[in-house]
Amino acid sequence: MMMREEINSGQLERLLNEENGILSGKDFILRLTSYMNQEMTLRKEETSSLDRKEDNRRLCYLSAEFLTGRLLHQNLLALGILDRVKELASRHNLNLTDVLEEECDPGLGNGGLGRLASCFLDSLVHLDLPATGYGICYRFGLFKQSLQDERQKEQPDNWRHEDLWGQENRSKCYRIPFGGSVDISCNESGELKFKLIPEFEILAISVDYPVSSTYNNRVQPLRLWKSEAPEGFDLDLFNRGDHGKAWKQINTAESLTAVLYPGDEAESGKKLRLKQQYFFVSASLQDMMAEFRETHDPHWTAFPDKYVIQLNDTHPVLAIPELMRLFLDQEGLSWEEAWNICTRVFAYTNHTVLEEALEKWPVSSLRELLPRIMLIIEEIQRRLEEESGTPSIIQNEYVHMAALAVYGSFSVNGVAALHSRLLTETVLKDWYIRFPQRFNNKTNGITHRRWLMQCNPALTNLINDLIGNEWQRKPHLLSGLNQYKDDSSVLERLGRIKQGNKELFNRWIHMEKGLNCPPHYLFDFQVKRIHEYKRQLLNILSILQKYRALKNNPDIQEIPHLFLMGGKAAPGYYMAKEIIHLACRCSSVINNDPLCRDKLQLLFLPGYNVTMGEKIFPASELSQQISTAGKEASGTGNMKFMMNGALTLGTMDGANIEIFKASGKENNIPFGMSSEEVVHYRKEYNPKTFIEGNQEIKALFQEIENGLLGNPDEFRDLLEHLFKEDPYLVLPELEAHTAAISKGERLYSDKQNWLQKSLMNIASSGIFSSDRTIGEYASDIWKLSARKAD
Ligand code: NBG
Repeated sequence: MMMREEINSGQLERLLNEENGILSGKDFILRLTSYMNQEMTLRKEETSSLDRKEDNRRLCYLSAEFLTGRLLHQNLLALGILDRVKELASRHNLNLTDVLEEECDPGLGNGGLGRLASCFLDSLVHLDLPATGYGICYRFGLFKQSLQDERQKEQPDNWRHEDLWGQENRSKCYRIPFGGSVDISCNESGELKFKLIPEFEILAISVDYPVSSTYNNRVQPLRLWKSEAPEGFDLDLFNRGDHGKAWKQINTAESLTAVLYPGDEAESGKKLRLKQQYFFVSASLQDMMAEFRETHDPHWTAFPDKYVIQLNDTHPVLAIPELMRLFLDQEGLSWEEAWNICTRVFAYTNHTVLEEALEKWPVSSLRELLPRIMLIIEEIQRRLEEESGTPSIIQNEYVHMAALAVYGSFSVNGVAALHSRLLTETVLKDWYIRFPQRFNNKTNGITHRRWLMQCNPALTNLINDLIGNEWQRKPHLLSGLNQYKDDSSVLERLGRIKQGNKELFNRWIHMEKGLNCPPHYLFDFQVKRIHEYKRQLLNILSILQKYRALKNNPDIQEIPHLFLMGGKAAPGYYMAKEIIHLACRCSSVINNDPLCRDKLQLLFLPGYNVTMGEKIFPASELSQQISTAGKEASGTGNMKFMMNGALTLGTMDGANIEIFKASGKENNIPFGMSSEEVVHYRKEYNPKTFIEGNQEIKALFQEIENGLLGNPDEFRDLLEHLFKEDPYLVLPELEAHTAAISKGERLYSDKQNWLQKSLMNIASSGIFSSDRTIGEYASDIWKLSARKAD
């Protein structure tokens, strides 16, 4: 081992030697990562062979989305070469910090769900737990967002051109069957045998991304599948002169993994998405089975002792009937044997209670694209019906994926305490009654390595100075900071660090987007996907109320307050895009009004992604988490803000409730109705009569009508929707939200007190480390053991 490192470090020096010429930032990165990829691959192979020897159970985390963020910094730390590379960079007149900024941020996910998956992989590797992440290698990630004429503009993200880490491995490649028909025959003993005769097949090629640890030498794969036509293209067809058709075959195959669907929560219901889902789960299962075959006699009954498969939402749920197919048709198992194995392998995580986001696929599409899978689902349904009192999977010619997931899994979890409870009381109630023991909660978490240590070095140093660095491995030890809550010199240092981070953010956002965020303002963020239920509209209307109050009385406000909003809207989500438009218009009206200078400003930050998040959280003071109670499953941005010392101004929803409980309501700004109150209120609520009875709100809309924001027709649809439906109770909570903002400003005016609250939040954020979450999954669901010490 030692030998290898010595030889390789020499190799690094040679590769990055300035004597053969000064390298540009780009060339420097390319050479550096070619070396690093070699090293990572070796470590990955070593990890895998040690894992084989230990023969412990392995977790396979199936997710249609992963948001890895940039990887260079973490991988430099993992290989222990950060300082040396800094030095080598300087010989090329390069500053490593600038070099790191050149790396692209792969957008292979929409938001929280995909980022959660990446935090989990990070915790798994650091906790030394054997795991593989399986997903899709989209050629185009989530669109890049910019603003044009105060509206969202979408550009394709051709990230693979800049990809530094993906290692294609053509020896790990599987055929995925689509369409066609099923031959049914009867063998001598009278059993039915099924043979799928596919219409076409598509190849799945593995592209591995290294998941590395700074604590141990473990490197394990995030394995993403990309699609290809099986034999290049049909040469016969080509030779016969049908060039068009031959190319079409290639294009059809390659387009399968070409794009990430840009909707989160709301479902698109497109056949291509169904194909993507089947494609990646089939490839992943075939991969696990090939690995199992290599190391074990194929006694498939032992499969669940060696593998556990976590289904991240319903996107990978076709894995259940697909594993049945592989066992029945390829391995010759009986139905009972196969089903018994399946229900010991799969565990399912639900991420939403929103009705419109619960996936269902038309029976007709499944029959056409995946005929054998549809037969299996029908057989599952038939057997289910034999058990009395069970809900059903197929309803009105649709297959309900969450139902299939619950029936085929041994564990079903929600992602925060309230959400897990609501699952059992609402969307999955009948299933809960039938299988209560399957249901459990696993409150989400975030990796404190990326979201504190990596993105906020100044705060990390302060914490190390105060309580040592054991908290880095045991994040609950952050509670040791509590003892400093009355130490004014510590609070002062904390204040200086925040101020420094605000300055850094201001510099960065100016360089990247040409925006100004003067650091003497209170930095108040709401960054997340744009959704009606997340209520960006509530925030905007409160800002407008503040603006009106300021116009009526220019002397009322002392605290300079900068509202920063950011997030992408799904390209087909009309209302969400109108909300961005409204935010941009309010921004230009308010920021151009001299009355607001040094008092009230609003900015919409285009292009929110993991990398921007890394600049935002350290600079944040207020974190707005204001979804309608009962709608946000958990939230994870809320945890990143808290861990960086922001106070949460939020509703009693998702993990906010647990944040308030951990750090104290008195150290945050909770407001609004509970989820029960929301349900109750909704029954009687009529927005029209509500507006009639509320002078303040009436006056606001009157002013908009009179041209406060220019031509009122531009926002007609958005406002009409609010007046007619207001499905997420924006108007009834406007007053409470505006009051919460004023309270925030009052608290902020007492700096010492504010910093104390900030410190208390950091001190109580340890339980929101994904190490805690993964520890719970590993012991309650997966039954994984960490590798024994040598
Ligand atoms: C999202 C929820 C968030 C939650 C993340 C991760 C989907 C379907 N759900 O509240 O809206 O934090 O999942 O669990 O994207």
